[in-house]
Amino acid sequence: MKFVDEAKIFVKAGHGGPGCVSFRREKFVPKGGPDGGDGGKGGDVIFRANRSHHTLLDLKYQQHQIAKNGRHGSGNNRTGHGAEDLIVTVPPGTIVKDFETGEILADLSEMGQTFIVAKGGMGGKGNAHFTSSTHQTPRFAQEGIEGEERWLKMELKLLADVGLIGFPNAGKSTFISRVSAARPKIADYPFTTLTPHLGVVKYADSRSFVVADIPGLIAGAHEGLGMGIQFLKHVERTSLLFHIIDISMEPDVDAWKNFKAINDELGHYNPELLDKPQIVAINKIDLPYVKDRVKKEVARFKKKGIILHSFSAVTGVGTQEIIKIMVALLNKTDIPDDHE
Ligand SMILES: Nc1nc2c(ncn2[C@@H]2O[C@H](COP(=O)(O)OP(=O)(O)OP(=O)(O)O)[C@@H](O)[C@H]2O)c(=O)[nH]1
Ligand SMILES: [Mg+2]
Repeated sequence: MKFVDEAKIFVKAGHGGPGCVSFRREKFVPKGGPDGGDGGKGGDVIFRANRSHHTLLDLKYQQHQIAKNGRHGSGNNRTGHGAEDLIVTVPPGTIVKDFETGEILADLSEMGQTFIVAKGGMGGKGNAHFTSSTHQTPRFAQEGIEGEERWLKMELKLLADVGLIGFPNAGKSTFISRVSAARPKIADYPFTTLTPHLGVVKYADSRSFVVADIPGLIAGAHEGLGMGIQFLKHVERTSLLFHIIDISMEPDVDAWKNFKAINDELGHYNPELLDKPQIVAINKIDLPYVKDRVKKEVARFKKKGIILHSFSAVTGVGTQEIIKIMVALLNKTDIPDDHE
């Protein structure tokens, strides 16, 4: 399915139904009083977050979301039917902004959360409301009130606990496929992953957390190189980042330089990303060449004040230790010593 994380849409709530002008007509009552009922209320447009939706694709193709109008009032003091509200389902993590001002109107991050984005107009009052001692036969009723309408900018920022970052081919998708039921495409060429996706990692006591796999970053991504940096919005709301480093490609690949390059790109997108805790690890230690170099790299990173872990997403060596560290950081408990 196509992944869409932005959409511009127009919403319009229903018009209130007009009030009715009517007079009672009964046998033997020559001059019945006014009995025109009120119009019904127009339908609201309501957004509701539901996990049944993973992208804003539906809204991209249904740009106009218009609720129905309230019905006319009628004689005999009958109020017109109120129109049903229009419920629009959006994925959790959807941010609703006013298109003109950019003001955030709602952040639908909880499952089931709702927001009335356009209120339906009230129905007009029927002529029965307008009798007075001096005015016994009002021949007018109110029009219904217009429903609210506005243009909106919808933005989806996926909700995950851990964001995977690294160069293309580092093994991000291999990692998520090993630790969760997610089955993203994995291949030995760069930019295999083109859209973000989520995986649920289950651990002890049937608890779980969510990991977001995103496309690979390269130096200069903030200038549009590779896949750019826009998809970093999907790790903006994570509690921590898992930075996967790959030193398997060339003998002279510089792990520290690559680590810095990725962090530079994070800073360009949003400096707050640099404040998130980052677990840093070298992948592919099943390859003898990588394994041989790990010790040296660990020492180098340590000098810079960074703990470097290592694992193999293919064989699974070290992955459970990484999960334990993630759980500890997410739950803000102590990290087990033996894995530092
Ligand atoms: N030997 C070995 N190869 C691995 C390991 N993890 C990943 N690979 C291989 O590295 C290549 C890239 O893996 P992906 O998981 O697609 O990498 P990615 O980081 O998701 O790449 P992009 O989606 O392009 O950003 C694939 O050929 C994987 O089989 C590992 O632990 N050991
Ligand atoms: Mg990938």
